[in-house]
Formats: sequence, structure tokens, C-alpha cells
Amino acid sequence: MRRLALVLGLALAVTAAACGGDGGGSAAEDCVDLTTEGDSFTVRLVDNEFVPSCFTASASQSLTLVNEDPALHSFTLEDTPIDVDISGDQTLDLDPISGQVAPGTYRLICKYHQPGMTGEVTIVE
Ligand SMILES: [Cu+2]
Repeated sequence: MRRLALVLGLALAVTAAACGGDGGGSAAEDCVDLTTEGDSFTVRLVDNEFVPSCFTASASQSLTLVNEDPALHSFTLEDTPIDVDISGDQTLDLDPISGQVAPGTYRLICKYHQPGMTGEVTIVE
């Protein structure tokens, strides 16, 4: 009986370690730095995904949103005033967000395709 308890205890410990190792580790690897793109950069909305879905941009850059899907999407930065709709197959130019969004990291979502259509945006000066 004592031996069974020991084996169970080991199994639980291994499971816990495996879960901890995988926890949210993949988000950062696909992040791209768009601050080097110049005065403006483009984010595409394709197959219910933001492309790129994880990026760093400057608040002084303007942003072009290209919706390549037939469906309506939104580009919504949580906890900021940035919340725009882009109709299917449309392109939308946004002014720089300087003064509207403080530097920091924000969750990007499409209001119409939750959960699933999300990203992460880091804004720098
Ligand atoms: Cu959407």
C-alpha cells in the first residue's frame, strides 16, 4: 500500500512539471518588431487571424488594416480607445495613436470572433 502511494505521488509531480513548462511559453516567439518599418506598417486580417498577431509598434506610426476575409472584423486594443471595424475585403488607414495609447503591452481582439481571433501588441514611444 505504501508503495502504491509513492508511485502515485511521483506521477502527480511529473504531470505538474510538464504543465508548468508549457504554460504560455509560445506567445513571444512569433512576435515581430514593426518599429523598423518606417512611418507606417500593415496588419492583415486573414482567415480569422491577425497577421502578424504579435508585434511591437511605435505610437507615432500609422497603421493600415487590410481585411482579406469576406467577413466583418474589428481591430480592438483592450483597455484603450482603439476599436475600429473593418468590413470584408476593405482596407482602412489609421492615424498614429500617439496621445491615445500609453506605451505598454495590450491584448488585441476581434470583437466578432471571440474566442480565437486575438493577438498581442506592444506600443513604444
Ligand atoms: Cu473577426
